[in-house]
Amino acid sequence: MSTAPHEDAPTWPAGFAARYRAAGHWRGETFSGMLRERAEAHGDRVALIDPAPERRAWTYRELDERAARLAAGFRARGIAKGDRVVVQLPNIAEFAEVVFALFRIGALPVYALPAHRETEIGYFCSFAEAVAYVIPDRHAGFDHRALATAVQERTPTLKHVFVVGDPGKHTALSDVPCEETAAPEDGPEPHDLAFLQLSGGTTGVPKLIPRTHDDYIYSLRGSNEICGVDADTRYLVVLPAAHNFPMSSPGWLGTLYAGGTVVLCPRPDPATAFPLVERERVTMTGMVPPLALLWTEAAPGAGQDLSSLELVLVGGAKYSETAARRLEPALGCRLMQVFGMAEGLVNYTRLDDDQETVVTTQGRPISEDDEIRIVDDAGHEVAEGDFGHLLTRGPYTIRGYWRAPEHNRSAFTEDGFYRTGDIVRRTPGGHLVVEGRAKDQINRGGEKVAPEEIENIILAHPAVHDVSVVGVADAYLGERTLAYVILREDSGPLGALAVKRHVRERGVAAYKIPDLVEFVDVFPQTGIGKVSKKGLRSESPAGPAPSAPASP
Ligand code: OOB
Repeated sequence: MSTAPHEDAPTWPAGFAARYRAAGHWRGETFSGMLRERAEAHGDRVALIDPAPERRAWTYRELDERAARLAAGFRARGIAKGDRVVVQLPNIAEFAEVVFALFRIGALPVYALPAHRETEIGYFCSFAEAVAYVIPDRHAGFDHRALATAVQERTPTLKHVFVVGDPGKHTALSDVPCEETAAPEDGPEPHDLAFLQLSGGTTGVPKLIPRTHDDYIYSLRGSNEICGVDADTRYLVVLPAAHNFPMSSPGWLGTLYAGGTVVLCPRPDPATAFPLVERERVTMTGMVPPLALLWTEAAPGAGQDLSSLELVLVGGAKYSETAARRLEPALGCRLMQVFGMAEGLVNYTRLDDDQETVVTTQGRPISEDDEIRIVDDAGHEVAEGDFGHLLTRGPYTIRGYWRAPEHNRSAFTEDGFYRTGDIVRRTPGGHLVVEGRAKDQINRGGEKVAPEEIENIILAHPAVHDVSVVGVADAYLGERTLAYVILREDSGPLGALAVKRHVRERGVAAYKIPDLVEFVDVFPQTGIGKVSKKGLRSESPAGPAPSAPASP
């Protein structure tokens, strides 16, 4: 028997749910309840600062009232509990307003990234049968309204497009709120789904990750305790707010949970972020390794006062030991490594870990109830200290993707462990070290690319006979993408730029466009006749990418 938060996704068996409740992990909280409580306890404290184009600071009371009015407006437009709403907003205050409004109704935000384009958005809207899509008018030079129109034309469920800014032919978000703010009677229960997060993905299309109020709030509480987040924390959101890392590790939701202040950063570069750190007295932030490298290099000569910074979390991709050693002296703050995944499990080094542990490991799990298994290709536990496939199960790790029963059979073990696809080893102190990856995914500086998705797009080019997309080592990003292309015999010449243009024109996020394209006559073959990506990797000009043993 299960506690069934939603019929569309497997959930924790009743015995586990009871255990997690008894242990005090799941405390019966919801996101809307949490915001309401904070607004009642300290309504005048600043919850959110959005610096651009002119500085806006919303108190907890204001954020709660705005979310309540917007929720009422959404409901008046027919958005109901369980409905899916694709939210694609940059780091602006409306992001929090919209998602807390949806939480209040029990409608599920589907967190798209600002970089996503028509292919991804069209897929999220149709697969999730979304009833609404929330966008900025323009962002980073791109007009989201035209994309919304195109997606709406082919998505029958998509009744509403809400726009922050000039709505064009759609609806202005600012026209939605109602004065009637009574909470809906059928609001969400703590064990209900709160939202759908996106998986990095190893297949042709990203999977949706169903997270409940109870489980996600537990991960916030656990992260806050480990990172020392409290009401005095001022957390800068430099990565896209929709990503799991800046959202919950401990991120902006963790900061709001603690009654602290969230500062939204419109762009992550030092020229934008450092003045904000100085002006808003930012104490904490989180970023991917390439950005940490940029900050480390820029800080010493930047001329800004970064002395308010106490802690920088770095994760999302492997952070080199050399780079890790340089961060603390350059930024004058503590470093914490974080190895997490939107599916659940998050590991942190600890504030009281010694320096060697902080720079050489990716941390240990949040919870004593996070179960970790490190197994060989046959699924047997390896000897302590050896590396193997990381499997995990616990109070905030999902038991299955949303509406993906077939994929779930291979992505999870029969007894509910998630196969992370990561190759790790455990140190005697219990910390994990990420040694590589078994999944077919490229980690481009923290941005995850599923080769299959890009291969499918390139294959659609009439001149292309076959293609294999692989990761190649890169000093800055960790990995870059390389597409090996075999042309049709009868096709004319095709340049690398034409291949890249083809991918761009299919409307995908720019970070998925191959960095390099090479034309070859044959791929290396394995014994079973499949394209050997491992062979391709070791042949690639920039040297081999991280290890890629076979899946268990
Ligand atoms: C975070 O989440 P996702 O879902 O974008 O990606 C998860 C995957 C992991 O399975 C692993 O392959 C990789 O990203 N990863 C790391 C890492 N942190 C994540 N690989 C090596 N070293 C690390 N420190 O990326 C994410 C979610 C929450 C917090 C932090 C990162």
